[in-house]
Amino acid sequence: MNTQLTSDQIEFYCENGFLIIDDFLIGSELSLWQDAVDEAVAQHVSCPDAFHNQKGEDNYYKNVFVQCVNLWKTSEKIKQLILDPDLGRLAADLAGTSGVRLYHDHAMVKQPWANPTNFHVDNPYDPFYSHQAIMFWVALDDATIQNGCLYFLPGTHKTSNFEVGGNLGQVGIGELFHEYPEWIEIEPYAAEMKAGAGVFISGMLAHAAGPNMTTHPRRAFAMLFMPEDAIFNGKKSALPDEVFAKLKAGDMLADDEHLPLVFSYQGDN
Ligand SMILES: O=C(O)CCC(=O)C(=O)O
Ligand SMILES: [Fe+2]
Repeated sequence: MNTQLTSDQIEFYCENGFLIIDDFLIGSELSLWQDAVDEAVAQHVSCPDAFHNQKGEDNYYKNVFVQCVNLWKTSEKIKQLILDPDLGRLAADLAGTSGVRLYHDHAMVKQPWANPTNFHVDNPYDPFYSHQAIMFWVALDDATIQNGCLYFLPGTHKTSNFEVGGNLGQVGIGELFHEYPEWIEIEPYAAEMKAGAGVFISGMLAHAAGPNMTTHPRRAFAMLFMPEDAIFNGKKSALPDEVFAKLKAGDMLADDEHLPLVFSYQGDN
C-alpha cells in the first residue's frame, strides 16, 4: 500500500475535496483486495439479515449498485486490510484531524446496466456532522466512463451544507442542483481510475457515478472515516442497532467495538 502524502497532495485535497492516489495498491495487493471483497460480498448477499440495498421497494435505487455494508465485521481478511493505522493516518492528515474512527465500510458493485449514482453529498446522511468526514474509495476494477466511474464537483465541499444531501432514487442525476443552483456551472471531474487506485473524497463533496454500460461489474470498496471526536447528531444512518440504542444526540461517537479507532496522533499508534 502506498501511504505517502506530499504537501501538494494535501493542498489539492483541501482545494478540491478529493484526491486520487493512482498507485495505492501495489503488485499482488490488488488481487488480495479483490478476492477478500468478492468472498465477503458473496457471503453477505446470501445472509438474510445483512444490510444491502437490494431489499428496498425502489426499483430504480435497487439497480444503482449492490451495496454491502460493514464487511470488516464478517471478513477477517478485510478487517486486516482496512484497520490499518497507515491508512488511518493518511485519512487523518488529509481531513486535518487528530485521528479517525471507521464509521463503516461498504462494497459498491455496479452491475452491468446499473443506473447512474445521482449527484449527492454524503455527510448530511451521517450520524455526525463534520467537514472532516472522509471516505476512501478503492477501484477493484478499472473505473471508466463506460462502466460507471465517479464524478466530482470540485470545490463543492466548501459550500455544501449539512441539511441537503440529495437523493439516489429516481429523481434524476442532477436533482441536487435544484438545491444548490450556484453549482450548475461547475464542470464535473470524471475520475477514471485504474484498478488498485484509490480516491479520498470529502464527506461534504458533491459526487456521482455514471451508469454501467458494459457486460462486467464495476467493483469498488470504500471506507468511511470519521474524526475521532465526532459528535452524534441523532441520526441512526448506518450505525449498528446496539450502538444507536445507547446514544443520545450530543454524545461522542466513541464505541471502540463498532467504530474502531484506526489512527490517532493522541494514542499509541
Ligand atoms: O460507487 C458509487 O457508484 C458511488 C459511491 C458513493 O457515492 C459512496 O460510496 O458514497
Ligand atoms: Fe456517496
